Amino acid sequence: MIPDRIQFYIGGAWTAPVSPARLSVENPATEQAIALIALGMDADIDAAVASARAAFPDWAATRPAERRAVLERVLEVTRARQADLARTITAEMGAPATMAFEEQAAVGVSHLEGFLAAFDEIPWQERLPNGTVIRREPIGVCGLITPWNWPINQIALKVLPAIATGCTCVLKPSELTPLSAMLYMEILDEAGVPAGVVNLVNGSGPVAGAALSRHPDVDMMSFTGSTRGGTAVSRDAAATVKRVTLELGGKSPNLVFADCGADLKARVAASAAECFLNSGQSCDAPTRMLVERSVYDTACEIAARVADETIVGDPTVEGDRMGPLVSAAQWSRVQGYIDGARTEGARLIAGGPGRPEGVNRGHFARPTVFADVTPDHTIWREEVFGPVLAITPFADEAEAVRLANDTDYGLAAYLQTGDPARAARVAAALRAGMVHVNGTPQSPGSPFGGYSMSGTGREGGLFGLEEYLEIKALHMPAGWN
Ligand code: TXE
Repeated sequence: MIPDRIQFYIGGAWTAPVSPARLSVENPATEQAIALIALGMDADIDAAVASARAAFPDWAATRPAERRAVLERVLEVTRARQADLARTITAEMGAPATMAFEEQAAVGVSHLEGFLAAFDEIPWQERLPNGTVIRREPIGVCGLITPWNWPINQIALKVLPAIATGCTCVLKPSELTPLSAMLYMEILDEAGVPAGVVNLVNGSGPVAGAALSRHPDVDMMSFTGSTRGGTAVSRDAAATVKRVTLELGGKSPNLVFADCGADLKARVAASAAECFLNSGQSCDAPTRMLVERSVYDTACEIAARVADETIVGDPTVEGDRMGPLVSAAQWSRVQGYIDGARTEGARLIAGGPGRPEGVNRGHFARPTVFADVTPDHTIWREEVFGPVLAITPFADEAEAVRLANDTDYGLAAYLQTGDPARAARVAAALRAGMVHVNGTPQSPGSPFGGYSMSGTGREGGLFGLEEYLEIKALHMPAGWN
């Protein structure tokens, strides 16, 4: 019997859905159904929004210190449930066990630490030099739509700042990864987040997601997912003039300069491994490796070796390995890009189509590397969202920057160099929301988000909290406040 998880979390209670529609949740490694969920419709979204609206006045009126205390309890409970979160993420989207615990579930803790560190920096009320008083107020009821690739990461980046700023919200997680989202509701409930402050409705994007985006009683939409989904949310939200923040895809360049010297091998190997992390299903993955011509052949060899040596298999086994892609649809999509790249003339130097040898079940793909990829190739332009690395040579710094910026996206960019002056110069010239030099990772509390088609807005830390605040200018007689 498949466990039945059809209830929604509304008004602080697990509530029967109005909608009769159901979906089974699949384990992508075994292709077995692991739970049955309900797919919410307009009436379910209406109930959740009404609950968030009813909770808003009291929650908005709480003192920052009260909300901080609630978040500190959320931190404690999240830490205690980190292993449960990791197991659930592995089961529903295939992240390998060690990585699921140390990264996928751990960011639920680190993002919250980042928000708590920034929380005390918010100037809830301040006076401008011209005498005007500025108040920062919660924007209201927020609709939050999240994807399946880093399920708790995205939920934490949206739900936590909503709670912190005094907003209330309705979360519609990905229909592929509803179970970790439901577990997160249990965490918030146990931590004492008041009824109605956070509500959850499962459902599909075009039905439940669209109903939320259109809802007249929702003040803001925060969406992470495909460009197609993001533009649909923007269109649906336009009629009611909601604030919309979007975190969409990427095709992030990774510029490898010959001046890495003795570090070249380590830098290229780490870059390739990062491209394959999470089976390549990360919006900020370094998927376009641009390499200075004098070290191009060496870099291609190193990247191909990393692909060949990556263990692909059962994600419940501890250690460094790659799990499956999230779904049959995603597997087919990735195969389409691999076939297309070969037809278009890119040079396959590792991996390729199909499942890894000896694997005959699950949505497993092969870590794949293409060399000699040019701007005319589809995998140069489009997000594959699978373990596929594209490598291209460049002649000099100017060409490297031009090639890096030749993209509709602008999420992350990566830079491998031994020259600090070059790092500063190139980082300034790159059109991307985040630049990582020599593998330096994102710190908790830093803003995450991109330029152009990668979206609008920033998530995490102080910048992420500000997205949920309205500014009120208070013009008062001198001496009053
Ligand atoms: O995403 P969808 P899909 C990219 C990546 C991937 C591609 C397709 O390139 O290969 O998108 O993935 C909700 N109104 N990213 O199709 O559908 C949906 O229910 C409102 C990048 O699985 O965008 C889910 O909750 N909501 C990305 C969420 O959007 C809608 C992460 C994401 O699913 C909607 C995921 C609609 N009309 C995919 N349509 C990233 N930025 O990290 C869908 N949704």
